[in-house]
Amino acid sequence: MANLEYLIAESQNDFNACADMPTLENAKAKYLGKAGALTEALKGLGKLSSEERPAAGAAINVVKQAVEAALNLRRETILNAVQAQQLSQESIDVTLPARAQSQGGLHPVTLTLQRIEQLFHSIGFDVATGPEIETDFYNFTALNIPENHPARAMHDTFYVDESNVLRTHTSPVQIHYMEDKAPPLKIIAPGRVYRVDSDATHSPMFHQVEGLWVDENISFANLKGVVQDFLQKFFERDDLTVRFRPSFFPFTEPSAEMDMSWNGGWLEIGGCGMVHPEVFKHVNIDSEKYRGFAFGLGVERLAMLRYGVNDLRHFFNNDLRFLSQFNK
Ligand code: 2U9
Repeated sequence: MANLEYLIAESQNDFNACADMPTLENAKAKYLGKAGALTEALKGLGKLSSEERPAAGAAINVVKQAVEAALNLRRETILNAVQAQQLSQESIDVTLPARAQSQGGLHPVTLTLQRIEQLFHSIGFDVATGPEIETDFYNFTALNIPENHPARAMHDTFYVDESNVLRTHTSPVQIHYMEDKAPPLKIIAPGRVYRVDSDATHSPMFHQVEGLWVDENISFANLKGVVQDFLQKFFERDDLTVRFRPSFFPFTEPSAEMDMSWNGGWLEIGGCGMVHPEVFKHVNIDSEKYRGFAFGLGVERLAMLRYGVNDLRHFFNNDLRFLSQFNK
């Protein structure tokens, strides 16, 4: 039995050589496992006489306890080391500077719409809005674009079903408005519109602002004054002028395209005209008593000119390198 004592020193050596828990649990088997040296020694007790057995049993237990103590000590050392390593890896340096918060901003088209609304509001226009899905009647028929009229194809319409469309212009907003209210009316209708069209200068969704002023003595001269005043303020250029070129729209008569002076030349900026009597008829406004002018401007176009953006698609790509430039 005395020669079992060498196991204490041997197990200490073995255990201390273990760097992690799995290795240590393996090393334990040699001494305390089912076929371990101490387990075998305890089994051997049965072969001893009853006089020898108590002393031998006590001696084995002393060694066993010492080996278990060595094992526990090593376990603790290893666990402490593992924990220390974990703590050092997971530590946070609370003195580091905080990561900067990036702040969002309004989209350039939104900024442009706000500017447009504010400028028209300052000269007495109310802002009217309406649904983006419209019936055939409000988008076309009421605007003197009857069924099978080529203008319906011209508008490259997205159909929701047989009788509902994504509005191709904000004009239906003015139809609703004239149905609900009696003249004098002085509104702008800004908002999203949709057309089947997509390239460098066309997007299937874009924004328009349309204006409508209906009263007893409204003339083309009023239209020119309002549009020129707006554009001068919008572009902050007192010398800006507008000119009109004859054109055709089913909902206005006469109709014209509007150009503005720009860098020594002319730039097309929208369309306009006097509200067609047929349109007034659809909303029960007496065209003998009232007249109105209407105009339409592309919002992205105004934004591109104001901010010097050269490709319409920048507005819709949602690239933060582009968008963050307007976050001022
Ligand atoms: C009613 C009656 C008449 C609105 C008008 C235009 C001419 C026009 C374009 C400008 C650029 C559309 O976004 S764009 O491509 N618009 O040329 N819009 S007259 O006329 C109306 C509107 C409502 C009741």
